[in-house]
Amino acid sequence: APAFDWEDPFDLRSQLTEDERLAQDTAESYAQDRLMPRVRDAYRHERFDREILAEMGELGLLGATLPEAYGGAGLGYVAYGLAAREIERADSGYRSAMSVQSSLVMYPIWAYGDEAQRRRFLPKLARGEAVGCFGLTEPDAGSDPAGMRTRADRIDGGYRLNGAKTWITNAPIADVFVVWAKSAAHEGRIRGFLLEKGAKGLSAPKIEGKLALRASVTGEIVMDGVEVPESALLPNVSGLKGPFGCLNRARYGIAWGAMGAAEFCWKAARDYTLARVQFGRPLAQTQLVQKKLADMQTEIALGLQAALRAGRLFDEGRLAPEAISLIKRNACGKALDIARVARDMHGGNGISDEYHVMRVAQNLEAVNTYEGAHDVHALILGRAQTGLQAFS
Ligand code: TGC
Ligand code: FAD
Repeated sequence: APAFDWEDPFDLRSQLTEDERLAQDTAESYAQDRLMPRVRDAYRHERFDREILAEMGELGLLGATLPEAYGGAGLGYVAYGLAAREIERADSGYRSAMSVQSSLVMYPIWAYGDEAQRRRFLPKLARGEAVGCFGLTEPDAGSDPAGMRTRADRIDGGYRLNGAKTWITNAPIADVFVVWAKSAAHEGRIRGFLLEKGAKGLSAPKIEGKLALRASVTGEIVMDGVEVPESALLPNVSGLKGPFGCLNRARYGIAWGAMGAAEFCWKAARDYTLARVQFGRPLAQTQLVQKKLADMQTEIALGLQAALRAGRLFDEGRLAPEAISLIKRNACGKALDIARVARDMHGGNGISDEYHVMRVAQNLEAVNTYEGAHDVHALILGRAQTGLQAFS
């Protein structure tokens, strides 16, 4: 009978192209050699090391799917997903930094910007010399971004923005802010604007005291009459499909990334229970532990195959947003369950940051919420199959 590879039951690796394997291997060595050694302290002290973006830029991990002419690597979405999986195996916050810069900042500039905006911003974002952030969520508009209050008013030669965004990854260290606002000059439609650090009336205070994603920096964006020229408007998109076009890409990456986090927990639980002896035998030699390991292996193998299929469809231009909701929701929910169980299997040691599993579980609480909460994606899927919207 064919041999069973317990680590890769469906031989995912053989379904990848050489370029894809290379992208995965590059991200894997970087994550294991450079990110893992610093994550414990970063998490303990709630610190994001800005250098990480420059390092990722050097390896071609930022805006990897964009054309090389703009600093991208011209890779496909499977390669992007594999990189997210490897980076998130180290920490979800590091994957956050990569996916915000790539999918939520560089992608809209490339897809909705004009040539001058692309030339001006993309190369330095790709090198990680400039840090970007994406402002959609507001204090009173999270799952329902259509309820946003931030507005842009027409002034001579440009726009004046007023409003506040919250829970924005990388805002406190950002140089470039992609902000979504209702534009009075465009019949109140949602439009994207590029704001730059240092603009009068723009501030980005840090949100302190997070109990998840502590190795990622999160903040608000406060716009108190920020004036920008006409050239700050992203000219080629209008309405919620603008931010959602970016979110499709980031959510897809999270489906891979969350599986990377889950794989870390699964393997940690296996190693720990093989080594830990209680009642005269390894914990891994008990039926309950083996069932848990089998459940983890099954969900991860299925989740990765689904992500791979989604990536192939993405590269063919055939991936529907609802299918992205399905894999984002499934991967986050399953990864969170796996991380919680892995934490339990480590006993008392499981609450120590030396063993990492609780950090991963805490991170996944946030990953399950951002980019569309778990239940919100259920409502998207419910609407798709019943034709009835149950949001409001
Ligand atoms: P709805 O009526 O469904 O749609 C409004 C317009 O948007 C279009 N659209 C999409 N277009 C492309 N892709 C998608 N996924 C799309 N979803 C909707 C739609 O076609 C329509 O276009 P048009 O031209 O007809 O106007 O909108 P709704 O207001 O009923 O929306 C409901 C809902 C729940 C689906 C949506 O609002 C939602 O997904 N809420 C979740 C919000 C969310 O995901 N926020 C994420 C903020 S960013 C973030 O979390 C970054 S974390 C980053 C990190 O650190 O990694
Ligand atoms: P709410 O919308 O208030 O939801 C609260 C709960 O109610 C959830 O469980 C939700 O599932 C549920 N719920 C909502 N509506 C319904 C309904 N109709 N029926 C049933 N249940 C419902 N946003 C950005 O724009 N940019 C960023 O970079 C960014 N980074 C983030 C980083 C972190 C660490 C976090 C935690 C969040 C970030 N967010 C960002 C915001 C994130 O996208 C929102 O937190 C998320 O969309 C949920 O919105 P909310 O927090 O307002 O929760």
